Amino acid sequence: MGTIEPGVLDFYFITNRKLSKKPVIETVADAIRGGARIVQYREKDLPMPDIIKQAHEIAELCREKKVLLTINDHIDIAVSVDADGIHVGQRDATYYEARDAVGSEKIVGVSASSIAEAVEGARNGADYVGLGPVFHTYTKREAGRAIGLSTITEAKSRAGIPIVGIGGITLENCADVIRAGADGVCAISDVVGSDDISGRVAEYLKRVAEAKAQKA
Ligand code: 3NM
Repeated sequence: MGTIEPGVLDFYFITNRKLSKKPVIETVADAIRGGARIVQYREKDLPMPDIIKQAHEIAELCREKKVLLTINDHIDIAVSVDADGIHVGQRDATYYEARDAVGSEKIVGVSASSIAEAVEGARNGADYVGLGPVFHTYTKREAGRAIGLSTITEAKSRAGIPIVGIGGITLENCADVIRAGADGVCAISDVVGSDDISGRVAEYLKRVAEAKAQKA
């Protein structure tokens, strides 16, 4: 299993070309400047050569800045850019296909939208679970109904691996997600659409750290 140092998942930056006001590579640079220590390149509908080119650029930047990079869904691209890991959804490649392709040393993360899926991910050997949508979101329409904070709490105690809350997370509710038991949060629309991505990421990191300090 891959290595994720404590605190790395506090704020998990996921790219989103459609919601960004500038090129995706610049949003990644901004997020890193704001303190993000893990980035996921998520691109579902560009032509494959464009996705590969962009993945290489982001991989180079992340390597230079010593920030972890995961690739959403595209296992072959994760391998070819030597990313730190891969993230698979319930409808993407399976956990086992991903693990076989990247090997035991890399990070494999899975999406879950229920306690059962989170537990299954953990049992299979996932390094973390992205669990959501915690709240209602317009960003991923097929994500389904909000699972709520109690699902985070229950999944954390039953799955026993790092949980990243995702879906409808904002600066206002991120501390609640951490207090409910999540190890980190991901917010897409609240961050990539902002005019000050780095400032926003820094503010998330501050609020997450404060919420963790309260829990300790
Ligand atoms: N996955 P926003 S929700 C990419 O529930 C993604 O698995 C989700 O965007 C899940 O922060 C989601 O703008 C979109 O709500 C999250």
